[in-house]
Amino acid sequence: MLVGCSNDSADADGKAAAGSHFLQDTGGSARGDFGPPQGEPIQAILTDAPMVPPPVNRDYPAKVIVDLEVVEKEMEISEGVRYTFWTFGGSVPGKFMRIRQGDTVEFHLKNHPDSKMPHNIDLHAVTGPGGGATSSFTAPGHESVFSFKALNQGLYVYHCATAPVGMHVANGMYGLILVEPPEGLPPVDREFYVMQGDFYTVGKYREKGHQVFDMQKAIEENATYVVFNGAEGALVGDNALKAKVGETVRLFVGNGGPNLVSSFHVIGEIFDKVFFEGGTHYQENVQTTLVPAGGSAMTEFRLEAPGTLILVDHSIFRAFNKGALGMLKVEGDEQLAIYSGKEVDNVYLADKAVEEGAPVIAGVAAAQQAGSATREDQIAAGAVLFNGTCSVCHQNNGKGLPGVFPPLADSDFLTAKSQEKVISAVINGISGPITVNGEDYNSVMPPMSNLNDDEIANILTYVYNSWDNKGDVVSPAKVAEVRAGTKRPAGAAH
Ligand code: HEC
Ligand SMILES: [Cu+2]
Repeated sequence: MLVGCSNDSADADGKAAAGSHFLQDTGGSARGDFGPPQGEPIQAILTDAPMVPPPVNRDYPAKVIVDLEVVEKEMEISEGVRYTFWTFGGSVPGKFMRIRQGDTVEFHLKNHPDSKMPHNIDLHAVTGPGGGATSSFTAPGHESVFSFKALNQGLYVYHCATAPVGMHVANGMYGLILVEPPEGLPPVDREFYVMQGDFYTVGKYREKGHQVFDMQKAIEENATYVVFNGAEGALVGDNALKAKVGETVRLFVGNGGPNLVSSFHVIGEIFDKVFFEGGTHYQENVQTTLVPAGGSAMTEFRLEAPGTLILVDHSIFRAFNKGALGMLKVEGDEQLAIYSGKEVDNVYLADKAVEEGAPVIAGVAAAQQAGSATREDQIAAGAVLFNGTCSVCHQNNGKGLPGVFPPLADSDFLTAKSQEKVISAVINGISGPITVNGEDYNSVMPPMSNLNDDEIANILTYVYNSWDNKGDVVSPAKVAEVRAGTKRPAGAAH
């Protein structure tokens, strides 16, 4: 294959000068056209995250029909927090599509009649204007059809590109399409679909009820939530990814953005291979891989030891304070030569360690919504939350650590101060010299404003009713009052 002329012989349009009209082999798309589709048209299998369609397993280019419907619907973004998502196929991220390089895709984009907005689709796997967006503008109750040939292999993001584009993406309109190389990908035991996204709500992180999109926060890139698979907790507890010791795993990782770049990391695992940016080449032995907004990566690893691996965006406040935390639970026999074992579950999980107590908390939360929670209910939920949140410092028995963390057990601070002061201490933290039961402390307790009103009310009710304290009940309404009345430093509000 001949190579094209050097740049200085190109004219103003970038076309090579006359006589050099032969194509340069640039790899990629130049090798991806395997001719017209063969055989019967094939209906694409589409899956919701974290599921991935089966391998294509075909040795010829086909016509593949994709039917995708846009649905605008309200779902939970965090426990008790509702958000109106705009979706490709009914969930966030959108349906995963899997085709073979050289396939011709006949794309049917439908927009549900109940939608309020028009939508379209820009697939990064498309060679052509707008990645399909220019041919797929679809009003509610309508359908658009366009075709494209998948010339390049790779893992590609698709998203809505209807104005205001940022808002459509911020509402969850993105997903992944995998274009397999002609020979397919090497087989692995498990494949999962994980896609990060950032969300912007007028209400604070974990503020309950229906929350609306905040355009200003989106423009400022000040995310309220950063999550995997469309919701905080989408990959936690019962929803965790599952695999076994000895198995090989491939994660198809995407980042819809709209704004934030992900520092994707799995705590407790090293990626044997990362096909960075979703391309053809891989790097080996990687700890953290950067996934651009509107980009992807494929990571592969073998599971050598049992335990819970934790998926995070290692921009770490996002993991612990905005929701970017998932789990891969690995079952199997201890492998003591690789890791000495004995997991202490709450090392990294803090409030996620309350997993076992989750049913208790959920039951009490329901009672609190119905206004029927008793003191005993609050104490029960508070105990679980305390052990996941406060006990790291104040210890499970409330006794603290001498000279470092003051006791909550039989604490004269709790006796002397009003409920408002104590609630405010939890929401805003405490620093500077204080004396508790005759001992001086001069340290810092971080603000716990990520706890919601119910949680703080329950924790404090538990504290007041334990270890010889005075037995008060703290109501969520009281916590809300203190929260609303607290002046906080500029920028700390959300
Ligand atoms: C990271 C460690 C840490 C965590 C977690 C923590 N605290 Fe504290 N807490 C402290 C420190 C340190 C002080 C003393 C601050 C000072 O010296 O000014 C304190 C003081 C207090 C006090 C006032 C003094 C006393 O002993 O009565 C209360 C009440 C309290 N914490 C409650 C809580 C509750 C409830 C939680 C969980 C929601 C919690 N703390 C979580 C470190 C922590
Ligand atoms: Cu849209």
